[in-house]
Amino acid sequence: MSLNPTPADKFTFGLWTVGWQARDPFGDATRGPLDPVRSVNELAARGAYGVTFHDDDLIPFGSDESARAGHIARFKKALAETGMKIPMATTNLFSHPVFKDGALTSNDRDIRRFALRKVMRNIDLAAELGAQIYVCWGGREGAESDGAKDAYVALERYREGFNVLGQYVIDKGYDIKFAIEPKPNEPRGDIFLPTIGHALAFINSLDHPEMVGVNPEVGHEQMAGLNFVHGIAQALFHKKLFHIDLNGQHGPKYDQDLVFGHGDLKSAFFLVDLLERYNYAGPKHFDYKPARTEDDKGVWASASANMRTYLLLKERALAFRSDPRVQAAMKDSRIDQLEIPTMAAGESWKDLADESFDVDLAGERGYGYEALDQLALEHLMGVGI
Ligand SMILES: [Mn+2]
Repeated sequence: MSLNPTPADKFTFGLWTVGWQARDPFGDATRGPLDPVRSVNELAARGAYGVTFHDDDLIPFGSDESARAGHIARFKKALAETGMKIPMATTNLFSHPVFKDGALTSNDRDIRRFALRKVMRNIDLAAELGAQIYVCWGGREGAESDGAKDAYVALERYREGFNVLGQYVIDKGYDIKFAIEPKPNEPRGDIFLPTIGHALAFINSLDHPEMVGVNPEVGHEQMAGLNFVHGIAQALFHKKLFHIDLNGQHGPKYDQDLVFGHGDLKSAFFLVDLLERYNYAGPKHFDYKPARTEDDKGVWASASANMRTYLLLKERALAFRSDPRVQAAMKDSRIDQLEIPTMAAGESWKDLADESFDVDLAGERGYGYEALDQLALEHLMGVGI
């Protein structure tokens, strides 16, 4: 298996990732601005499939019509020259001060209406560039104080916003679906739809739930102390994994946006194992930030590191699954038995009544998970294969 990424691997990067100038709450930028055209060229040269963008990444906020047309034209030229794709686009509803109390859930109705116009305008561009997924990360949709925002009513406005946008896509005839990106906090003290589970439940309240899925990010669930692999399994279970943001995080703290695998590596191993076993066919999108310590050379090294780490983990996960020792250990752990429905065909609760079962014997038997876990770790470390 090759560790050199190719477009067939469907690796994508947000323009805002490699383009991050490394401004943080305590310090100024350590890198200069990055031309989106250069990002397209550099990522294409490293084997990426495509790029994604917020409206403002490509067209600076407040650009006039002719400047806007110019930015789009040179971007399209770079895409045509490299064959890079735009599978996803999104809206910046968080940088400008107008969004300081949120966009679709701002207490100010005029701001909510402005936000919808901003999204619809970028959906037009997304459709023109061939994007089929439109991500909605509500970074400012939240509050620092529960007295400042009626969270129940805010969800009504949030739902109303998604219903308007869904109708817009239907009326325009676009082949676009939405993906909600959950996050528990940062930049708001608390953000609405904080986890995969909250988002999945919310989607069921929409006029067109079939048009909306999730875009879970590794670090966001881990900031909430949750198991990302379990979250992704549930998103797949509900057929709602429309997109995914891969990166790294060390547990519940600020949003680190590390290179994929550079946080909880074991979780990343089982994540790749899951995505590959369930044939996740969407883009493998890296939403990370090259560390503030890095110069231009370090930025591109970090971009390649994301892709190489994914391919290495894919190789390790396949080796793990095909190892006869692992297969024997899994059998010993009765993992195959979970595939068998609890009730046989035609059975009802009545058939459970008089079954003989040795509770004590079943309680004594071990599952052998420690041996299996060690085999996973050894495969992950490339030992004894
Ligand atoms: Mn993040």
